[in-house]
Amino acid sequence: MPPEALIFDVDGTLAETEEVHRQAFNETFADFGLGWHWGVDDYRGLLKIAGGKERIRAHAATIGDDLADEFVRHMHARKTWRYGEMIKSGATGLRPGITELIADAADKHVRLAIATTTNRPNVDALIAATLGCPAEDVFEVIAAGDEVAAKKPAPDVFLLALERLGLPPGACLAFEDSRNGLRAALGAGLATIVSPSQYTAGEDFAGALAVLDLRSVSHIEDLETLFTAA
Ligand code: XBP
Ligand code: MG
Repeated sequence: MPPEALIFDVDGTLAETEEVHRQAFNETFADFGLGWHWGVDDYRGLLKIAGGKERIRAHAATIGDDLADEFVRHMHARKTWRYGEMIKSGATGLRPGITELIADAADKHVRLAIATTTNRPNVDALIAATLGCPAEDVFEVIAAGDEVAAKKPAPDVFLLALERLGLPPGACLAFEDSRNGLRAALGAGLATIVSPSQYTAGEDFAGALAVLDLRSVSHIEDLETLFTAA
């Protein structure tokens, strides 16, 4: 029996986007003359904090910079604009296996949803640039960013996706790349497949239904045995 719906995380799962986010953050910091620069190792630690605005606030607190909330929001809006421009210019594509799985799900009438910490404009930019259509043409349900107060590892964004799907967690299968995302999906009662990304390889994925390369499950029938055993 296949799942009735697949619920995808975005950053690191649908696409390796975090290097694009990191570049967008750094270029924005330069725009505002902050003198900040997040290197790869810095960013790996900062990614434990879900949400770009929350990440900026946490870094500011760490270095004793007192940034007004309005300024953080203004800076994050610029970062989102920069990120969107990079994605539109082809900065990254979907991870191997994703396009095939999405197409097979549509053929097999398995519903598709997104549950992500990033904000909706970033989702729209990524799907438009990679699949050439509006995100809502592919994903029936999109739960993103500030729609929920508590971000991953809280389960809220997956619970919102389930509510909008009108399905119980046992009918769905989640896809994540990070421990924070896995914790969020498990907290929502979802069986979860993890495909580690460039920033999350080596994290603790205890509780995952499977940890694998998505190319090995690029068709719905590849998921059936795993899902049935969940
Ligand atoms: C990953 C995140 C996001 C992105 C940056 O989201 O934690 O914060 O790093 O995007 P996902 P924003 O749940 O898709 O893995 O700056 O828009 O937050
Ligand atoms: Mg992710």
